Amino acid sequence: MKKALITGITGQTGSYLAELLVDKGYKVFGLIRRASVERHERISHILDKITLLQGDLLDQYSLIEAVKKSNPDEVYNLAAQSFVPTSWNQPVLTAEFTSVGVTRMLEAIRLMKKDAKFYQASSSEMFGATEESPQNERTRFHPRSPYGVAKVYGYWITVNYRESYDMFNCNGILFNHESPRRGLEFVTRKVTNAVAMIKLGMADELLLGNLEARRDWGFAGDYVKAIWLMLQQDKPDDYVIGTGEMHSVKELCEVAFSYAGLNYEDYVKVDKAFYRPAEVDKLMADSSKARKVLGWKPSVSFKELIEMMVDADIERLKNKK
Ligand code: NAP
Ligand code: G4F
Repeated sequence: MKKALITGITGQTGSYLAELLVDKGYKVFGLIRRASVERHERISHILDKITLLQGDLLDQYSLIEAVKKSNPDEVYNLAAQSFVPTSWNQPVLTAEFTSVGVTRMLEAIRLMKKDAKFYQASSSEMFGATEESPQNERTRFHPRSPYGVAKVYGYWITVNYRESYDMFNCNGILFNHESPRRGLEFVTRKVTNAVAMIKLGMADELLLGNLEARRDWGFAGDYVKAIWLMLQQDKPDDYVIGTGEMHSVKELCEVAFSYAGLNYEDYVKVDKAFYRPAEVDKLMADSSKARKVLGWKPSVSFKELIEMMVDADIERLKNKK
């Protein structure tokens, strides 16, 4: 039985990855940080099938202990401060989690289980203001937020430990992936949750920032398959994962509101408070390498994804009413 350690298991993507690995027969360990109230909503349905270990990316000893206790064949480092706007308010903490946290995790593996395969959750935010479109593994990085800068560090330290210590380290450069489990502050979920609230008479407007921003949005359940495939290859490498399609926030609103029989222009208002000090205007993936080498492709379209999220939010709020 293979053993995997997942950091960030309570997060959106970590929860889908844990499900996938449990289904594949892995013994799954999840690193969780201590909180005064437990935040296990996304993994409550598999709690009896996984083992949780307390630890924090800020605490080197706890990571060493987690690797020692789990003795993993594979380590998936998904934990991070992942919300871009927060990275301007808490740039130092973001760097501690999202940059140096990666080094701490790599050090724990190097000391305790050097042959474990390692996945780093790198991000398309690293491309930021790049001139090149679509972006692939050779595209130059130009991050536009403290989060993006922190992820560039995480990317390079992962490559550096591969080259310095011959460790099996992979970077997945993932474009935006969403689901009904996405945090409520990210734009897709903010929109689908608002549509559900408006539909059920619980709200009458939605305040958003830059409606012209464009992203390559895919389904998190598809992307964890690519993550797993990266660690099943003979050689460690880095891969871009995305759909290859780009949509604006305005289009996202059109799809979500019209699915619920509403016109977004009647409800959406622009509030400059949601604009960012430096925006990433557009991102779109060229994931031809992953398609060729990993045999991976997405199965859920943009429209299907947004409709799935609207349905889930309506269902959840109806049950709450
Ligand atoms: P998410 O929902 O925000 O989950 C983040 C996870 O990290 C949570 O489990 C959180 O635990 C944990 N965490 C945060 N700080 C920690 C610390 N100091 N020590 C231990 N755990 C900590 O993020 P996601 O959407 O699942 O994304 C997963 C990873 O992929 C992140 O690294 C993100 O930056 C990266 N990424 C995401 C996307 C995307 O579109 N979703 C795209 C590219 C890359 P708590 O539950 O305790 O807060
Ligand atoms: O949903 P977002 O907050 O995601 P963003 O900034 O692209 O970051 C996400 O994807 C990255 C991968 O590229 C991950 F690495 C990262 O961890 C995270 O998961 O914003 C998407 C776009 C932005 O251009 C933003 O300016 O939507 C625009 N937007 C417009 N109004 C808004 C809003 N974003 C948010 N969160 N809230 C708004 O009201």
